[in-house]
Order: sequence, then C-alpha cells, then structure tokens
Amino acid sequence: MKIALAIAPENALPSAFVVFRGLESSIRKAAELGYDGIELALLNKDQADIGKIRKLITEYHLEIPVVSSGQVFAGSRLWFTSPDRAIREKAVEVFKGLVDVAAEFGAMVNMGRVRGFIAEGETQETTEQRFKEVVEQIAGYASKKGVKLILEPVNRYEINFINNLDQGVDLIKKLGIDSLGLMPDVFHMNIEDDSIEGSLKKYIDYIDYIHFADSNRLAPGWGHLDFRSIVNTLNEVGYNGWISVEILPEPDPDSAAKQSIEYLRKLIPTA
Ligand code: LER
Ligand code: MN
Repeated sequence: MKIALAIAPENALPSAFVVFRGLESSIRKAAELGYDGIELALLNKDQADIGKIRKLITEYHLEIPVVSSGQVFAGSRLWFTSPDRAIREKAVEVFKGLVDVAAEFGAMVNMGRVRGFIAEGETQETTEQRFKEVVEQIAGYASKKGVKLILEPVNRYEINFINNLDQGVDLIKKLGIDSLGLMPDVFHMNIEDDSIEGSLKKYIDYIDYIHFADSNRLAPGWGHLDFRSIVNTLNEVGYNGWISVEILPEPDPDSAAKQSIEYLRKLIPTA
C-alpha cells in the first residue's frame, strides 16, 4: 500500500477539503514528510498547470493517484443528479476536464458529493436514472483516456444518496460500467457501515482507493478508529492500492500531516 496526502492549488476555495494548499510548498512538504503521492483537489481543469505539476512531482518523486472533485460540488454547485439539465450538462463538461488532468498523470477521478442527492419531492429511481445518464457520458470519455472513476459513499449528514458501501456496490453492479470503481472513506464508514472491516472485506473486489481520517476527521491516531485492525484487514484481503489522508488541517496543517504519516507508517511500511 502507498500513502497519499490531499492537497490543492494556492487559489483553491476555502471549502477545499485538503491539508495543504499551494502546489509547490505542498508537494515539497508531502515528499519531505515521506508521503508516496498527493491527491489533487481541483475546482476545474484551469486550476491545474500540467507542466508545473509534472516538474514538481518528478523533482520530488511523488505520484498522483487521484484527482478529486469535492470543490466542483462545494464551490461550483454542480451535481450529477440535479433536476436542472443545464447544471447536469455543466457538471459533465467540468468533470471531463478533470478526466483530462487525471489522464496526464495516470490518475483516477473521484465522485464524492458531486454525484448529487435525491432532490426534494424526487424518488431514488429518478435520481439513479439521472446519475446513470451523467456517469455513462463521463465514463465513456474517461475510458477512452484510460481513466477510472471512483464512487465515494458519503455519510447521511452530508448527502442523502449513496451513504454506505452496500449502496455504492449495488449501484455499481446495476450500472454495469467497467470503469466505475468504489472508493471507501473510513470516516464515512464509521458512521454508516455495520462494520468497517466487514464491508472492506466483503467489497474488496470493487475497491480502488481509500480515504483515511479518524472518527473526528482529524489525523489518524487522534480519534478512536482502530487503524491497526483496518490495515490488518486490508493486508489480509491483499489490498495493494492507495490510502489517502483526507483530514481537517487541525490544529494546523503541518502537525496534522506529520501525525498522519508518522502514525500510518508504523502500520504501512514504505513499499
Ligand atoms: C470527500 O472525499 C469527503 O469525504 C466529503 O466528506 C467531503 O465533504
Ligand atoms: Mn473522503
């Protein structure tokens, strides 16, 4: 397993859910702390200077496993299941841009809250149908570029559509889109899944990437999740992908990033 840290460019919105901001300093610090890669949170493709990012990750020997899309929802208010066709079309356009960026780095693109929710007065069926139409368009584009999309179940207090791994896998099976995988976040699983270890084991064949945050969304080790047991389970089932640290930058970004890697390296030795 490899360990990544969520970061964003300097001009990212305040709502960007990352530990560090500013490409140059974030990449340098992540490398110095001993991370293997960075997860790049983007509002749109214009935020990414491909040449500059390539130069930095080459210089610091880091990989970019995932381009994340939280700001597309939080900042631009775009969501796949919106009843408004114009919003859905704009979401597809922006998301294709993120796929373009991901393709440059052999990365995947995550779908968290941007997948949207069940709007007032609408049904699960209508919502799933809209999700299907949008994801088919994006997945068609992404698979031509060799980019995988990953769906992140998010807890009920943030969204009302796809909260746990059972629901995520049900939908993935129903859609039958090969380039669509599952991305558990143990913070959300702690709220929604019957058992973190149980669901990870059960759905390992669907899992392409995992977010780590402790129970209080602070760095691993500063809450009450049992990361030793979670990592043991992942080892048992042969998970060999990325673990990405997506936490609140508290009490300050440097301490949070340092605690996370120091704590996790004891459980996940350098590959
Ligand atoms: C996104 O990865 C996530 O976990 C959401 O909870 C952000 O609000
Ligand atoms: Mn997450």
